[in-house]
Amino acid sequence: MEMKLIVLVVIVLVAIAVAQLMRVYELTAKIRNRREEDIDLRVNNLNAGMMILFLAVFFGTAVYMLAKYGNGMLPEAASELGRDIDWLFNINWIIVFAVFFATNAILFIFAYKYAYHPDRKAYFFPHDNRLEMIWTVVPAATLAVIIILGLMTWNKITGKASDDAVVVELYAEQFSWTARYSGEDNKLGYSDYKLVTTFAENPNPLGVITTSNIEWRLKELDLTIDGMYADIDAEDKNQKAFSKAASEKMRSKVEKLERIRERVVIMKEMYTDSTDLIAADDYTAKELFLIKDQEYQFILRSRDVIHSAYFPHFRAQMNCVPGQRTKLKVKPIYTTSEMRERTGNPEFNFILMCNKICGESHSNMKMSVVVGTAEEFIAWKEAGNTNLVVAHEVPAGE
Ligand SMILES: [Cu+2]
Repeated sequence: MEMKLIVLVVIVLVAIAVAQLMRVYELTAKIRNRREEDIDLRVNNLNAGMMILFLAVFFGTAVYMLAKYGNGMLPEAASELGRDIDWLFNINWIIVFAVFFATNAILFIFAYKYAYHPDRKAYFFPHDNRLEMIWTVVPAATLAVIIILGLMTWNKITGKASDDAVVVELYAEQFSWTARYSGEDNKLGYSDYKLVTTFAENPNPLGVITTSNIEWRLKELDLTIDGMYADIDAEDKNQKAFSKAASEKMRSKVEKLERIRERVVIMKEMYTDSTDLIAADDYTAKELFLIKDQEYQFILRSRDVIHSAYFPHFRAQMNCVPGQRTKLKVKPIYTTSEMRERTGNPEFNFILMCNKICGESHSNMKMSVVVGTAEEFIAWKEAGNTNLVVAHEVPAGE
């Protein structure tokens, strides 16, 4: 703190000293009867030379930074569309660097070349339609090319997945990911937020719809609602005391649960055993295993706030929005071990991250991703990394 104050005082004092020196310079010029803007030709030429020196240092450091840190970006793209995105980026870099070097070279070389000289008179050149045309059309055409190429890639990214794409759900919540594989039928069992529960006897964190999950949810809702009515009743009879806020909260919550219950009762009539069949082969995992050269259609959902599924090495990202299903296509082209060889990093691992600040543990919201062969995928499944979604008996007596 003290150090900061001293530095600040020094800066202010230096600024005052510079201002005073300039004042002295102005006064001496006045005494010697010279106009302020009369500058020595020698000083002028020195300044012109410094323009060239600056240009050399400027370009030199830019090239040095590029050589030194240019490879500090993500490693080579590991998915089919990732390659397209990198190609787009490279085109843009080429254009940006070409314009950067050309315009800056012209700026500083002209400043040097056309520095003041007493024998030279400036050429009066107020306007030229042809020039205006060139510097309007060329950037417009370049931008059009960039946008058209970008749109073509964007259409590919957001377009329909191929018919043999494997459907996997990525379920986001504060602060973790769950993958749900769609199983043999390649169809995800239906889901509904009203069935989301961590009820100990039949947890259903993804809200998967099955007839038994509906029964369990009704049982849980009945228990909770009955318990709350018992408390409200006890309060009314002065057997129990709650703070005013707690009492109001309890009463509004019980109303909300009643409304949810009504809708779950309707669901019970809507869904039959055929719904169960779709969900029966779904299984979840806390690690994402993908097969090389297999296209995946990810269905993204969120339980609470907006998250964003981001696979940096696949160059793929899409938001997970509560109440909506968003989609993302990925086709990995290298296995984890191939990627380890390519990057020369034996510790390399693919990763899924949340790329939308979603709360205090946002930075921990990651899931490890493994890419392997079809045989390795079967071995991974058999090693107990997955859980069937529907594994609980329907409550007895109902
Ligand atoms: Cu998040």
